[in-house]
Amino acid sequence: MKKKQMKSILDNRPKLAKQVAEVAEVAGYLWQKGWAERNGGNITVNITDVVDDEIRHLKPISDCISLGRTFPNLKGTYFFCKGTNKRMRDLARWPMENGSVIRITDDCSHYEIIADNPVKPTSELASHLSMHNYLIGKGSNYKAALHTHPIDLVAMTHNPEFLKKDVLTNLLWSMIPETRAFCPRGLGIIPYKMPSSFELADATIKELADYDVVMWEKHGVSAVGENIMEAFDMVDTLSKSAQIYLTAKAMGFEPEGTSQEQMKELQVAFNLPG
Ligand code: 2HA
Ligand code: ZN
Repeated sequence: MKKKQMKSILDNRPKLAKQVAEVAEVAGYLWQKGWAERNGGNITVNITDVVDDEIRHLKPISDCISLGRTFPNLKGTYFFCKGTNKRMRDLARWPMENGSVIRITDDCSHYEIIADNPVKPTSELASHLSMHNYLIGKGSNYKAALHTHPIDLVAMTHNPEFLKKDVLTNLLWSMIPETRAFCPRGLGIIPYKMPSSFELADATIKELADYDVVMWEKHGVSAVGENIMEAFDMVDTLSKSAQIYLTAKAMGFEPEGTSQEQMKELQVAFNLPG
């Protein structure tokens, strides 16, 4: 007998299905790169743009759960979120079993899960929703937030010298021109804070005023972008630079790095922010 196919919110919704497929693709990369041990890292995507009336009328499949604070710009928004305690490598293969779609209620301080399964969203929901709330507030078209644990970049935050403002930005930019071009706002630094805390969330959005990618000291990175692939690409580019630096050091020398003049030239040629 043919197995009965479970109904999914993705059925007959190609735009939503594409967004979830991209999340799954990136989740696979994070696992392959060794950046996603156990349940490490999380992803949220603001999918409000591709939500139709039928979705808006879907009954919740969870209680109405408090967010612990109010996010004034998130009224009636929808997110696809990785589930808490779920593995990236499982999200890659079975996104709707390891993630869920949530709706922020009209009071902006609760959420309810609406599909496909009652999978509770990421433990870093506070920082993710703070980022989305901030992005909407400033009229940004960014829809995706990514948190992951890249080995090389996290290792660098164990050196206090690298935690000074823009030391890592300039070092990583100088390793390969692509990093200057494709991560043009550099890398913000956030001193160690308790994972999942509002303190970490607040520090993160403060840095987003100047950076698209921020380091959480001795923990990981958070990145925002128009879509999840773009957020991933920026972290991947920074990690490539970190690997070039570490490879040169392992060969026994301090890498020279491109000069300030060469970087300036790139900034002008690519019309990059200064
Ligand atoms: O989701 O990475 O920071 C697991 C984490 C928490
Ligand atoms: Zn983490």
